Amino acid sequence: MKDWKIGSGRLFIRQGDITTLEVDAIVNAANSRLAGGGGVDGAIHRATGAAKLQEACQKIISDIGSLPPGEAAITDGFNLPAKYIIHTVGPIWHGGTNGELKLLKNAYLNSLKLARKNNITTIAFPAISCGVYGYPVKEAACIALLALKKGLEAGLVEEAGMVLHGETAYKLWAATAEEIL
Ligand code: AR6
Repeated sequence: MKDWKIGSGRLFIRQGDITTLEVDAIVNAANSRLAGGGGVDGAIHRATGAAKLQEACQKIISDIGSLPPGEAAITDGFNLPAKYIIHTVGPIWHGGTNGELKLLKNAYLNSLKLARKNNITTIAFPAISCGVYGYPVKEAACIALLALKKGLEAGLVEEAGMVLHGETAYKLWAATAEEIL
């Protein structure tokens, strides 16, 4: 694990399974229907026991219709060590000319703003859009880390960080953080 002091807060990068983290909130890389899926979304649904989380997600969708890319919604953490799950939808990579950068940045910033609204002070993110949605990882890491830095500088949370699945991803994100933070 590596960390950086940002403002009065802390930005961390670690390797592991986000479902095991003891933080106020973990973030889910969801889809617009909050319907569950593979990747980290599947892992989070399995770790919560699925049924209660599915019910909470369906309630949100019946209220708002769908969760657009870049937006965020919150549910209980149910059986997880984390108290809450913040669901956000990253952009699908279409080559970078469809507003992907802004949508990815918004996914991080809107998650941090929703955290603030719910008095969440510690939050962990997966590499949103870096799996099935195909975002180039180095570019995504720059956008994500700068968004977390901005949120910490604004005092939205006290601790925010990334949990990377696998050593290759961890090393790339840690090296990117060394370059830009
Ligand atoms: N802990 C931390 N990171 C993980 C874990 C885990 N347990 N499992 C996977 N990752 P993806 P996306 C990493 O595909 O690209 C779903 O089906 C993984 O290695 O989960 O935003 C949704 O329902 C990768 O780096 O999310 C959507 O339909 C990162 O998490 C769609 O996939 C994100 O990969 C969202 O695609």
